Amino acid sequence: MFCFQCEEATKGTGCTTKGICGKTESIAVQHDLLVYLLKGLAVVAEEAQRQGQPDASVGPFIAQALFATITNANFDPARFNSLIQATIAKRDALKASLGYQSDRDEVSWTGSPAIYAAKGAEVGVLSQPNEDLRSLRELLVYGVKGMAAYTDHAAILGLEKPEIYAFMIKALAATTRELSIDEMTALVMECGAVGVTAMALLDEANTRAYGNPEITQVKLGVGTRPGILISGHDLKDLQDLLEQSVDSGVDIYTHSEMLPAHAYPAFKRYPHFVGNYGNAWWQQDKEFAAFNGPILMTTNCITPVKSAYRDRIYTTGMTGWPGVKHIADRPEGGAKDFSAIIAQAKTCPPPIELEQGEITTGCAHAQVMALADQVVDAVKTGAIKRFVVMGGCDGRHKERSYYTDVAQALPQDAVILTAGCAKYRFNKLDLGNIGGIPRLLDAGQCNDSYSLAFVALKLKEVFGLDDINELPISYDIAWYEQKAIIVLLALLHLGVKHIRLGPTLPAFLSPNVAKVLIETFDIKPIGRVEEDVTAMMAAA
Ligand code: FS2
Ligand code: SF4
Repeated sequence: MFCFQCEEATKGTGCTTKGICGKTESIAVQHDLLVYLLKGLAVVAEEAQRQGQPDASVGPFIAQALFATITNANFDPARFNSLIQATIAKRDALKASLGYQSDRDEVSWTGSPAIYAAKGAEVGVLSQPNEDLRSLRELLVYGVKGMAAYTDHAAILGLEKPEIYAFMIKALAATTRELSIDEMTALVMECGAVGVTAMALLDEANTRAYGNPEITQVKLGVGTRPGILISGHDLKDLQDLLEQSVDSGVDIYTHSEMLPAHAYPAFKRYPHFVGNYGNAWWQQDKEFAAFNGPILMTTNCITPVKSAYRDRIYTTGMTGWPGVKHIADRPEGGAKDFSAIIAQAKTCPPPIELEQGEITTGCAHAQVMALADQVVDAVKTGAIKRFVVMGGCDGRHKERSYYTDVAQALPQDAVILTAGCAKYRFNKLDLGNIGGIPRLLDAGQCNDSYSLAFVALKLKEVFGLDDINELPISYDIAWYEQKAIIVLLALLHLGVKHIRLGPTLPAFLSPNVAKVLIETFDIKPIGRVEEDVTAMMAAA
């Protein structure tokens, strides 16, 4: 196996025997084969578009299948066998309907599950010998994976845009061709542009379904009733679970990226939606053991399941773990059936309390715009000297204490804007406020990173600036998985420069590709805390 798609790639170069994430060689090669065959499906889908017979089911299928290959989403071999078989069947049915033939291997290869591993081992990342083309292809594929996740979330809530699917097909098909470095670079930049569209669509889907997030205090302690812990990013799953557990005697707690759900008006009407439990994804083994009740993983990040809670963890959607109970998709127009989880919760003791107190969330774009006059005044008077965007992902590496240290070292006239699970490095600190404006504004999940771009663009408009980089905003982004890659590409498309990216630069950037990003966009690795804080406050 060889995988270098996330920030925790072994030794900063790639996982070759087993993933730090828990991905085994056999799952890794299934992922590789699935992605390879999705590229073949994309080639056929492009041909269908050329012939004026597009198949509208291909885009959503590709989005879901790619979502399953994101870091920490799905480790279930049976699920990948099904996805590989479904990809081949879809591709061949489309070929037959078009009368299309091709000698290309990804367009014609077929075989039984018994040979998937051997084939997957042939077609992985390292099958492209040119390291710069490999780097650009993988950067594009990982950006598209992140886009796929956002697109699937929006589709679940009933919003889709054909141009997003069309780009995903175009990008995957392009990776099967011998394009020049310049052509591949142009596609990577286009990926950022379409990424903005996908992020805006998800924002529209979330707020149309559940209202605009409002600044909200979320309890960290626990009650005396049994609980269900819901993790991941899928708000529709939360909606179904809350609705089905009304008056059940069970409380619902959020975990990790589900925390910002407390800020949506639609979820505030459930009195049994009581608080947030625990921290970012990588601490789940100890926290899930202490929770005592059932846990529902709606998306990534799931880590290797421990025996302490194996009999009370459930997956759903595109997430999975071998041997763990999986809740089936909702029927058309219906709801998922969470009755088994609710029934099990009733037999469980209440959670063990990990901490007490409250944290604040719900500072997405509408809430920040509601404070716009105050914010603009504070900038004009100098009360707010700088905004520092510290969004993205959390992870295991101890070097990520950098983000806690930066949050503490920033001067009192700096405001932190965050989204994603990176916030758990500093969202329980008492950072205070500036004239009533909290010094930490949490826009929500990584899925809500659009809010950060929206606020920046609005401020640019309000201050009448020509260049987004003239704003008093610095970017100190923490990344881990592929959704952070599409957010990064989206920011680059919007013209944002001088981004600090850490805790390490991606292993999949070859020296030449990294050089282009550094020279064009002044992307830089994180450095020492005091130096970075001083530089950011000086707009460097
Ligand atoms: Fe955090 Fe994990 Fe949100 Fe990422 S919970 S690193 O996949 O999606 O951010
Ligand atoms: Fe390694 Fe990350 Fe790939 Fe997992 S997803 S195998 S940790 S590079």
